[in-house]
This record gives sequence, structure tokens and C-alpha cells, in this order.
Amino acid sequence: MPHHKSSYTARAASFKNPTASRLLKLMDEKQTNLSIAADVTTKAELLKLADVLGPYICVFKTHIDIVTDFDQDLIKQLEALAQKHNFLIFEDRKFADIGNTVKHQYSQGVYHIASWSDITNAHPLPGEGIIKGLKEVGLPLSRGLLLLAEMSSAGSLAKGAYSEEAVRMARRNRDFVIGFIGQRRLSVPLDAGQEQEDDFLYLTPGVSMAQPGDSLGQQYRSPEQVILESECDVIIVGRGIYGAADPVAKATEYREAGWAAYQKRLGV
Ligand code: 5IU
Repeated sequence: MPHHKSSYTARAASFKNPTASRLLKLMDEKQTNLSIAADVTTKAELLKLADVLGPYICVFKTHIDIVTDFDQDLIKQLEALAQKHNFLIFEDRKFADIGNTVKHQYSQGVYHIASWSDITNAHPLPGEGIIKGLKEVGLPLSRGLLLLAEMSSAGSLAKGAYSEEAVRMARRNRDFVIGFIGQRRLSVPLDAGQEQEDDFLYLTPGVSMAQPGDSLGQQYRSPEQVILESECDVIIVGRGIYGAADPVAKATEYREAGWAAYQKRLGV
């Protein structure tokens, strides 16, 4: 059976990475494949979103470097909310340098991302060294990495052979690479000696039920297109939720749409 036809929970067993298994199980437990992209610029707004939307999401996605009044207490409180509501934290850092540099960017600096973020992501652009560098830091902490195989923005150069190579890099690092940021489940010819495709998670931004895009190149698709047609696993929604007058009501709508598409995909 193709991976995307199995339940999230059934797929959890095939991942050795504990963060991937945890995510898959909590999605079925909480009945949500919704992630919020919390692109807000103050500590108070970020924590408020985490608390009010926490019950409806599986992953809380941050851009920690846009928070003007960042401090260590923000991390402490965010971790407490992640525990309270049972969601994973994903710092959307998009690392893109050589292995030796990203290792420091991941563990040191002001943010110490590896110490609190369950999941982070990296561009495959520099080659496999970027994974090796991040892995030195992240694997001992049981963290998971997503590779940016594709982007939702118009004119993205991450396509074709580039995206396929990202899948091959992931196959070689399955202990740490748990999946991709992408627009669709990728189909790449098996490597020599490989009997069946490894299962990977696909988390997909560029989701809105109201807009076709924004003025800066963002392109949106619906939860059904992402989960059912493109066979991805998690919808990532930003402005469609936090930009609405009632974010909780919107989160409920996206959660229901994403979950209905998943159930349709399973045939239940
Ligand atoms: N994001 C994208 N597209 C991508 C990748 C990341 O939109 O291909 I990789 C991020 C940017 C933002 C969120 O944090 O996902 C989407 O926010 P909106 O739903 O507000 O467009």
C-alpha cells in the first residue's frame, strides 16, 4: 500500500526518528493535520497564538528572528504551552550554509534553536554537508530535519532534478531527515538496491481557503488540494488564520477541512 494511504499512526512505526513518530501519533490523537505559521513580531502575540490555537494544531511553526522582544523566557513559556497542548515546535530557520557553519547557527547564537525546536528545516542547496552538520547537533537531541524540496512561491528554482536530489539526500539520512517542505508527495525512481520508497513526511505551506496568493509571490492552494490531490501530510497556514478577526474559528475551519481530506484519502 502506498504510504499516504495508511493512517498517520500506522506510519509512525516505520520511522526510527522519535520526533517523526511522535508527530504522526499526536496527529491522529488530536485529529489534526494543521500547523499554524505564527509569523507575528511580539512575544505576547506569539504566546497568545500558541495558547489559543494549541488545542487545534499538531505543529507550531515559528520564525523566532522576527520577534522584536525575544528573550529566554519566551522559549520557556513556549515549551510549557507545547506540553500543555501537546504540539511540536518547528523553527522554520531554512538553514542554507556549509555544514560547519549551520552546526553553530543551530546550536549557538542568541536563539539556541536545537535546544527547544523539535523540528527545523534546511535547503539542500549546499549539498549533503548541511545535513551532516545539523545532524551532529540534532540527532543526540532526537530532533528531526525537513529538507526544502519545493517552495510555494512563484518562480521558485527548487523544482525538477533539484527536488529529486533532495529526496535522495533524505533517503541517505533517514535517521535525522524526517521529510520535506514541499508542494506534493514526490515520486523519484528508487536507488540501486532500494526495494521500496522510504516513507517521509510532507509539510506544505501556501494554504488558504480565501486567497489565490499575495502581492509578493506567495501562491495558495486549498487543504483538499494539498492533502488529497498532492498527497501531503500537514497543511501550514499563516495569515489565513492569525490574520482573521477570529483566529480560533478559522483554525477550526482549516482543521476540519484538512482532516476531512485525510479521511477521504484513507477512504473512511
Ligand atoms: N513558507 C511558505 N512557502 C514555502 C516555505 C515556507 O510560505 O515554500 I519553504 C512559509 C512562510 C510563512 C508561511 O511563514 O510558510 C506561510 O504563511 P502564509 O500562510 O501567511 O502565506
